[in-house]
Amino acid sequence: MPLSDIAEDAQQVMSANKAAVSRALNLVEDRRAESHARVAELLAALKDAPKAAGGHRVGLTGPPGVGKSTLTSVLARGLRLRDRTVGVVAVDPSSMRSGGSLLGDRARMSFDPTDNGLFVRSLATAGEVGGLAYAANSSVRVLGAAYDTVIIETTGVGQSEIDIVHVADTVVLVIQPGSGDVLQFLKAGIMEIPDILVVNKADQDELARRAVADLRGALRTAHAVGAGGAQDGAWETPIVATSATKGSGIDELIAQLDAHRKHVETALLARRRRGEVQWTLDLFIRKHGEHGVSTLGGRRLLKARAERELDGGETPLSLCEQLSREYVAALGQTA
Ligand SMILES: Nc1nc2c(ncn2[C@@H]2O[C@H](COP(=O)(O)OP(=O)(O)OP(=O)(O)O)[C@@H](O)[C@H]2O)c(=O)[nH]1
Ligand SMILES: [Mg+2]
Repeated sequence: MPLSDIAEDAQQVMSANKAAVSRALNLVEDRRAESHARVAELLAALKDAPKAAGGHRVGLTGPPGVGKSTLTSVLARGLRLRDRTVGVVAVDPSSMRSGGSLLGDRARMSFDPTDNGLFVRSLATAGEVGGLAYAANSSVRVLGAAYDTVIIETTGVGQSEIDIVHVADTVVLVIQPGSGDVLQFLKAGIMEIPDILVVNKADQDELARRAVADLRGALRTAHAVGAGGAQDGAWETPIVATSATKGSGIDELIAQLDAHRKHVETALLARRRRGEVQWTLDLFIRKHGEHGVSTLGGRRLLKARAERELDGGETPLSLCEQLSREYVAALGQTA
């Protein structure tokens, strides 16, 4: 698609035309060098989409098999019943399960294909370093321009859950009763404290009650050791028990999502900007390593510069390209 068509396509994405959204996702996932200019152009055209500022980006993360996909589909249904449009992207960071998990996710997520207010996409990142961050960052910008709520599902505990902090307004950690490793991670401060904790598979009352109690304890310890970063100010991470298969706890989850969205309202732009600065640096470091950073004046300087230039209308991708050109030029001078 030539550059001139991109403005037209961006318009159609903003009016939530499914074919256009799909094309736009294909384009931003195209990481070949010759597509960079078009991707940057598209993301720039979508940057100030009216939907984006008022929208909600929800990151759903957690260990394999806890029910994230099942929960995503009932959550999406609950939001649709409230007349909100929903875009879903399920990112699978694992190379081994790429093909299979796409089918698996399709099977577990049941969505109405004729609903124009709902869009679902699965992305396999094939274990590529930074693939999750790239996929999540770029697709959230496309879906965020088209839909009221964007849900990003990722599997994992640890790095991927940190990546999601950079794209989501609200980070939801989903676990199931008896997931001791998560408790340990929280207590030890290895994990960031999520904005909302969901104990899914709470179909068995006694187990679920115990899990909630354990989590309360782990959260208290985590706060005490000063872990975290996802939470802002006075927000206290609520624990919501759900059963995705029975559909229970979903109203409560939506209420907590709305409460958190409201809580971050005034800090929302700053929070998204922090994520963009981080993504810009991540992209650049992935390309040129620490040598790139030091050549251009160090991390602190680059961060400040990213803040300024992103305010000035650059996107993380366009800014990263600019920085790359400067780095290459600097290398040429010293050679
Ligand atoms: N009993 C019970 N089973 C559930 C619940 N939610 C999901 N499951 C089951 O748990 C299994 C895994 O569900 P998924 O939704 O695929 O889990 P996931 O977290 O998306 O899994 P990955 O994407 O592979 O990490 C499926 O067999 C679901 O039917 C629940 O609330 N209760
Ligand atoms: Mg899943």
